[in-house]
Amino acid sequence: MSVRLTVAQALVRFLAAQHTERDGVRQRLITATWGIFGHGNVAGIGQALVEDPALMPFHQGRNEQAMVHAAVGYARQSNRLRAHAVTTSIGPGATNLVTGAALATVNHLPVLLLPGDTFAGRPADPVLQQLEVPYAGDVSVNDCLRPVSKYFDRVGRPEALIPAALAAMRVLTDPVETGAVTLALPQDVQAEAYDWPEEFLADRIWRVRRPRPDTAELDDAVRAIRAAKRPLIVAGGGVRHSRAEDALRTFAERTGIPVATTQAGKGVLPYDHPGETGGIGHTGSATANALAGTSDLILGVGTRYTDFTTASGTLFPRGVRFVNLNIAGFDAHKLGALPLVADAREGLTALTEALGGHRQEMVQWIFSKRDWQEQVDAAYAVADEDARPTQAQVLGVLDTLVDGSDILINAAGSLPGDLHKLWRTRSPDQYHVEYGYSCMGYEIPAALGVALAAPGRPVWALVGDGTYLMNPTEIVTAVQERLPIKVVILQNHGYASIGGLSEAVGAERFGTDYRHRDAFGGFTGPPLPVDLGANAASLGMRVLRPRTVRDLREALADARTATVPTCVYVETETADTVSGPPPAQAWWDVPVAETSTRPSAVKAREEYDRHVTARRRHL
Ligand SMILES: Cc1ncc(C[n+]2csc(CCOP(=O)(O)OP(=O)(O)O)c2C)c(N)n1
Repeated sequence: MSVRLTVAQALVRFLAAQHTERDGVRQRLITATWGIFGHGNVAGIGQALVEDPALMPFHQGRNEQAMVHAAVGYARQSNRLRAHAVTTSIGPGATNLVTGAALATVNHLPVLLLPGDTFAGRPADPVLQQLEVPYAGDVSVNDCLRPVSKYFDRVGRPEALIPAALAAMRVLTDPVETGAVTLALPQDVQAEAYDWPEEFLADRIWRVRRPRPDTAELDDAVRAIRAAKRPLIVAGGGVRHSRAEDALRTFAERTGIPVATTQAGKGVLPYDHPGETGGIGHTGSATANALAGTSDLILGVGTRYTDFTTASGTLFPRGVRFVNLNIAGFDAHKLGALPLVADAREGLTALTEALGGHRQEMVQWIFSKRDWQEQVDAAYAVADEDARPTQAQVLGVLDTLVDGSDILINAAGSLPGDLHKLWRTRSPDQYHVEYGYSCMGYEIPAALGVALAAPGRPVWALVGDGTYLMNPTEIVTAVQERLPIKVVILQNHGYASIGGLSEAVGAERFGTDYRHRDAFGGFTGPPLPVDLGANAASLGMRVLRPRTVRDLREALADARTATVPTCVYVETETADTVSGPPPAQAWWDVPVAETSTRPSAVKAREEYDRHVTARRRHL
């Protein structure tokens, strides 16, 4: 039997029938579609969505990149077992997806992209918004999405949808491969009818596998762990994707091996668990970094080892061994490790069993952890309730208000560093910092996706003023959907993070402050008279404007229980070295000008050359 439908109608029917299953739990895979319509998708996908509205919930976005961020937030909050699709028109609507797609792929988070494409039949080249490539008739702007997609297909004929859609689902639900998946849909093909076999449209289940370790690899790992005197676990985002928090806790408690976390892994143990030593690397804690610097074995679990984690190759001592438990062979082999290719939960459980009660009596880190918590307290401390808060004090006030149900979202600026160092994470999914792509503008749209995945929980998008200006438009969508997200804007008139980095590398804060142009052409004049609170209000948000720490306590408490989207707009005081968070406890490699006429750069380069000598290659 077959059913006659357009390609777009068949695709919507197909997507509504796909499910994931893991640990015996079955869920619908594509639970909604985000969209912005133009001539490239309105008559195809647009018509299909309205043909049977009950099949596929629809969210109206304002910016294509932001729609991908929302979908990514949803997928991460759903442990990659549910995802959203994003439909766009052709041309600019499609290319606006590129940044979001890269973010999804870098972070291994599933999102289905459905950009319209120029006519497959090419009856009237060029159509509106078509890029003409004189030497290649089959190229369209959508080819920009190839390098940032884990699967890319162009559905040039109706029946080609069948293999393309099945391949797309395979990649979306594959825990190693997943990321952005793109099905480019030429606008003429979207509207073409075809007789679809019923089996194509029937319910289908994609099992999300949990591969167990190979016995030889497990033996090697066990031998290495038994031989180690000072092992340390580095837990990354893979622990969360696998929901391996309990397995990690059991492993750490049985073996006595301490746990340090990357940005993506933070929260896998609550901050007050005795085995938790804090963040690792450039934005890490003194406790974790001291352990890392003297360890003889690193057990990496679900980590990609970015330069922030390894302090650009300077954190771990010469001669250290790595055992990498990772579902991806690619990551498991990094840093010359003994690979243990497996699902994080299965791998940790197998290791716990195979170690058979082996326990490592380590030098205790309890005092170092206490010292670090005192530094956090100092950064949070408020001497004057009637003064403007520092950024750390804003986090400190929030710390007094939240419980394990709150979710904090951030991606770029000085906040990821402050949060990684300071934040006391209470529950495994509280800390939602996107630091794989660290994309300014992720936070607000991602909050929508998280709120859709976790209804009823307080969802906070924490943003600097620079980040807010990059991508505030999805506030309108939050208002439309009545999603009571909380947006906290920390106004410091420019890029505190890159400004500080700029000074450290001899670039003298050039182009990083939001100030009027001065008589000499620079931007050292007074701060710009922007009012981002008014901006958020103009987009439909309720806005609170605390000026002092005292007001802030009230405003954040109010926002937390608010039932409408609420913005807390606060000017922050620039922290000095005493009141601010602890400085970086490890290096980050940002190359400095080798030659310069300016003393600041010459000095920065001398400092840089000293650090470079500490770089190591772990083979
Ligand atoms: C899309 C994007 N463009 C540029 C950058 C580089 N970048 C990282 S942080 C930052 C400044 C962030 O400013 P703001 O949000 O005001 O936070 P603050 O640094 O003041 O804490 C920039 C430009 C980025 N991460 N993402």
